[in-house]
Amino acid sequence: MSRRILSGLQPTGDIHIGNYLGAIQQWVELSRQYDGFYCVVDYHAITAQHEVELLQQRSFDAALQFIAAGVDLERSEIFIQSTVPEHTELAWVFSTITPMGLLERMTQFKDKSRKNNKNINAGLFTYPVLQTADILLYKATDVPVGEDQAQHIELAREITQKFNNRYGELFPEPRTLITQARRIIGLDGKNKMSKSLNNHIAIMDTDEEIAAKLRSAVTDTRRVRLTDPGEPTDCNIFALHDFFTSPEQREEIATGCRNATIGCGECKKILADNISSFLTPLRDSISDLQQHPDTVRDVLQRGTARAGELARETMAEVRSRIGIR
Ligand code: AQP
Repeated sequence: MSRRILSGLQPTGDIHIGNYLGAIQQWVELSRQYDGFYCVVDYHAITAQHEVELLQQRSFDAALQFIAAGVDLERSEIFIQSTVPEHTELAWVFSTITPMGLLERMTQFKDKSRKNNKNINAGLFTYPVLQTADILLYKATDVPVGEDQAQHIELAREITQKFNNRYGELFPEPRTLITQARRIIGLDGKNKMSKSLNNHIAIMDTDEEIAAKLRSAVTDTRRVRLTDPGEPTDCNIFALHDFFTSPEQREEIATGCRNATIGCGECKKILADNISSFLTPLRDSISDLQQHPDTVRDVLQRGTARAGELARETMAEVRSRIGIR
């Protein structure tokens, strides 16, 4: 069976370097080798308190950024989840075969309910069921995600087995593809970098914003004074250098940190410069594409049409298997 990729991103705020390194960068590579569907999952985004008037623009901007990042449009479709209503229809079918006990084990649900205890809704609880529908609607074989989503893809495999066992083999069991940037920690030094936590560097931040955010970022807490030696492996800022800094420069910083000849300020300044250089071509292509919104609309229209075609085929098979015509 040929491989097919499915991946998604919620339009919950500014896309950050965690999303980019943990997902989008890998999409770009995969899109050159395999057929794929990349969607902006707006129905997922409403499981958290969201700004209604911003949702459409955020969805459009996210799609624009996928295109600008270089997702290969020859073999890929980019679309907004809600424009293919079969996602929610299939999610309902899957919710009838998903044991509550499995959903109760999901750490993302536990984390998000803890952080947002005034809005623990059923949609947040069944989030991985909708995610399974996103994947299986296109019979995707591979799902590139950051580490935070790996447990959901495991659950997707269990739902797939349950469906296939009960209604006859229809879906492939999707595999998880984890990137090298499995879990980028936020600038608070403890939580995963997230759009909804104020702990991220957005890919569209200016050089000044990046430098300012890094200045107040948490480092190795043992380095109180400039003369205190530090341990780079205990420092989240040093961990970020892995993705933006050459091995030689990283080595210099590590040595300088351990013998206190390089302070946290200098280490952060080098990182800010390197992140800015890394993001410059991406920001430029985003700015260029912003001048051509019709191109994005065309891509989305085509994506909705092709994804919709496949989704309708799958739903027809599902309905017939479960006895609904
Ligand atoms: N910090 C991260 N490190 C590595 N990968 C990450 N991803 C997200 N944060 C990191 C990966 O990005 C993809 C899109 O994520 P999402 O928008 O669907 O949901 P999320 O994981 O909940 O992302 P955020 O930024 O943390 O959003 P909010 O704050 O709204 O919850 C996924 O593949 C994810 O693994």
